Amino acid sequence: ALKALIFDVDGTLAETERDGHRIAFNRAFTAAGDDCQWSPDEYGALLEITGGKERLTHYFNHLAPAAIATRWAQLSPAAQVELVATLHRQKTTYYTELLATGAIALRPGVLRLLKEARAAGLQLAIATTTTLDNVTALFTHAGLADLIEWFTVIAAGDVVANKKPAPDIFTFAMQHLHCTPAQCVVIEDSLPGLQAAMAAEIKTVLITLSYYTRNQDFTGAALVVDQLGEPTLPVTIVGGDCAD
Ligand code: XBP
Ligand code: MG
Repeated sequence: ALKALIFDVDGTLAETERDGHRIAFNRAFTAAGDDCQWSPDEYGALLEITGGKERLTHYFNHLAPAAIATRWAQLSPAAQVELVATLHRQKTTYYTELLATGAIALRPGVLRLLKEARAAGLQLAIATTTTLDNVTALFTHAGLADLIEWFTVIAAGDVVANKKPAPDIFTFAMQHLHCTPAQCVVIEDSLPGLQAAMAAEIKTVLITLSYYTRNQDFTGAALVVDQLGEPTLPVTIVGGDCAD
């Protein structure tokens, strides 16, 4: 029988990437004096690399403008790791500051789903690539600070060595839930997330709402839905031409 729901965060609980994480990365570049900014399109391609530190490292290794790439290549491996860690810490600060402005709400239906699952006696878990700080800030600044305590386990960021699409974060969550894959369902929004859940052999519900990932190929998902039960109402333009 079903015993637990395991939720992804970015893109699943809220639309966090383009106007959240991306902006925070760009602020961290500016603060560090790095002359680069990620455009929405460029950031979309970079999402293929999950995890902020991994994404930064990939960028410096393969995509950065020549001046930055040259400086990066001259650093020792240890100095590269340190630079990425510093930038990423800074980025997390900017991201949580951005959340503190109330810029990002939970998706419609998330709170109801969590309440209903809890009332039905299911355990709740989070399995995310991002940091615990970011998850806490998302709930707190959505006015739901207590939500964090509803989860049996918050598996976040660097608690495992290999990020999604590796199964590790889901395996970690299941260990803490004391559940088998057959007793869990994962809620995800992206291909790396689906691949990770499939590798952990957990049935996955895919929500196709995220700006960057909604058109990915979700073959293998148990269910693909475009809402959590609260359809986005069509916008009525008063006095306007609503032909389409
Ligand atoms: C989300 C990610 C993360 C965020 C930021 O993937 O890929 O890297 O962009 O994370 P998922 P950081 O939704 O599949 O967990 O806090 O590491 O920058
Ligand atoms: Mg996601």
